[in-house]
Amino acid sequence: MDQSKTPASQISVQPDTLALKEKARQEGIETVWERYQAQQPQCGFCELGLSCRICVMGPCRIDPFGEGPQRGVCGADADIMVARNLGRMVAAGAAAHSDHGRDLVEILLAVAEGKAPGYKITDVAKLERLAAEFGVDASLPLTEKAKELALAVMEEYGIRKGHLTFTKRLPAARLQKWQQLGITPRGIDWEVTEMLHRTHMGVDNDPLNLLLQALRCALADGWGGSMIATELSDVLFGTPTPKASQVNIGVLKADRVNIILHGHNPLVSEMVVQAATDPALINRARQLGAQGINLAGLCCTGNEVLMRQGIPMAGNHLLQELALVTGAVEAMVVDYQCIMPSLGDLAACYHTLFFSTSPKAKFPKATHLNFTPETGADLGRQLVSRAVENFARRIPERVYLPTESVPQVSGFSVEAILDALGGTPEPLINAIKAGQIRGAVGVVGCNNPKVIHDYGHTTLTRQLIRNDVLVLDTGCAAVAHAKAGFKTPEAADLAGPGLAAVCRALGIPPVLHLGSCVDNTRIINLAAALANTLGVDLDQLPVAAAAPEWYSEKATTIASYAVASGIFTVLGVAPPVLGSKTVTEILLGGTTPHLGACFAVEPDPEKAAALIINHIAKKRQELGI
Ligand code: SF4
Ligand code: MSK
Repeated sequence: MDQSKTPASQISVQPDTLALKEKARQEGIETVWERYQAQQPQCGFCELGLSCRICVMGPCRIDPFGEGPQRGVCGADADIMVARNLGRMVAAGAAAHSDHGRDLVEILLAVAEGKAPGYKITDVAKLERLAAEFGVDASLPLTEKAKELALAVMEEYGIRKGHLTFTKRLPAARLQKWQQLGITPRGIDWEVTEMLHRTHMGVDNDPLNLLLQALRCALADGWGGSMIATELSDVLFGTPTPKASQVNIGVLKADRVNIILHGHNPLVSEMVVQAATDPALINRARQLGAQGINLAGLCCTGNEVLMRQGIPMAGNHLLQELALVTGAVEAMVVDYQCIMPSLGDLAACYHTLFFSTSPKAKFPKATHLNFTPETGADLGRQLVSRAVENFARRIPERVYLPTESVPQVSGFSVEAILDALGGTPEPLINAIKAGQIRGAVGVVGCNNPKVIHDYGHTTLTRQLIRNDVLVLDTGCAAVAHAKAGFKTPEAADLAGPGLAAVCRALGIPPVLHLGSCVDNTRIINLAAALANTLGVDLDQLPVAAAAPEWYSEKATTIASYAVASGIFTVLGVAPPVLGSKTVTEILLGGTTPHLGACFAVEPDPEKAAALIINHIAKKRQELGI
């Protein structure tokens, strides 16, 4: 295939990515960009949401120009088709996050029952707070309390409770809005299942009704499954505190055994982090000629171990293949989500061992070492040991590490932010009221080869901080920002005068890293805390969200729960809904009278920044500040 079709300027703004892409080209290695080119032109029906393969009377398509068929074989029109497709995307995203959360609940129960050696309760205070929130008897000893909490959290997935416990964190005004629309989330699995039921042929054929269920399903993720994943990860592995670390492909070391941790769930990676400090394994690495064992993260597993352990970050979604092209990776260990199925083939082009670990996620050409709660600690040692032995197979002439890493500070959990503020959100609120900080925006989400890699994130965020808007980030956006140098206290120099002064006073960067994709719940928790302190609803706050380069079903769900929670959300890539005028109008404004928020789609990050800055100005005016 002709790899020269895509000019470097349309691939990435990151020097490490461009240098490794060139090495891949020279070595004849195919990556996501070639595969993207090979798919051109992509299906216009699918891009508009106007294709359906829900049943085998189809597949069906609707002609957007009105000349061909206007209904599927069953009679579904464009509005039904688009709403059903979107509902299924949201359900899949909610299922992914929530199933991730479920794995944490199972480990918490196993810890309480003494069945998970290697795991422990690290943040006792958080466990106590959660236990109180879930109505667990405060007098119980710690392990009993952990067990009761785990069992209570399991009920969040079911149908017995009728509402999700974490929604109590919201202002009453928000809950009232949900009640009026009938979108208060009930059980997590309940909402996902009902979304799938309603989108079966011949069930819910009212686009508005379908979209309302999509919002309820998304809320079951945001105020349910994802929040459970975040909170229980903190209980088990510690609530993040600010830590200095490094970012970009330069975090891999030519003289060390390099292990990359990729995926989303910290259960296995935390065991690898522990095992990598084992003196016997470090000695063995030295015997084989390495200076030691070096861990690096990718995507959201990377964010998890960066936030809590300060493990350096190699890159985000679109760097995952190129990380192996360095020829310096002894092992890549993956769990699940956002892991390209191409990685096994790519690893085979080098000496890299590619390990899958989740029974839920197996990959072509991967060696599967299965994770269980009982054997997690042993698995961590086994993975590190296999990586160390593989150092002997490295081919030094093929190693290419084109850039030096740059510093970043990570680990801003809500607790850490409040600590930095002296234990209360008041100083932040005062800075917002005084106009030093105009507002706050969550810039989150993925990479997508349809967008120049990291251009959307970095351009939008540069504009926002320049205009005194504090940026909170997660996921792959967080990696883009760190590589651009936005994540050190010195980055205050890039901010407007008000935000810069606050950052200098507190010693924080103008872009705060709150974690992985499930940790978007830290952002909505912070928004709820600000709203509660001010006595307003979330949609009245001068806040917004943006996903300039999103690609995944999970991102659809995150954006939907942000809007349903009252947060104006700007997408850089259009979701597949434009084939329905009805659905498009509901999403781009129809929700505002009921939820106080809607979506916007703006591919140009400069224009997206302007939209957001205007939105913040309007909210400030309405609040009289
Ligand atoms: Fe076609 Fe209707 Fe079946 Fe979809 S559900 S594939 S529109 S017949
Ligand atoms: S990893 S969901 S590409 S942010 Fe969370 Fe990155 Fe998006 Fe995956």
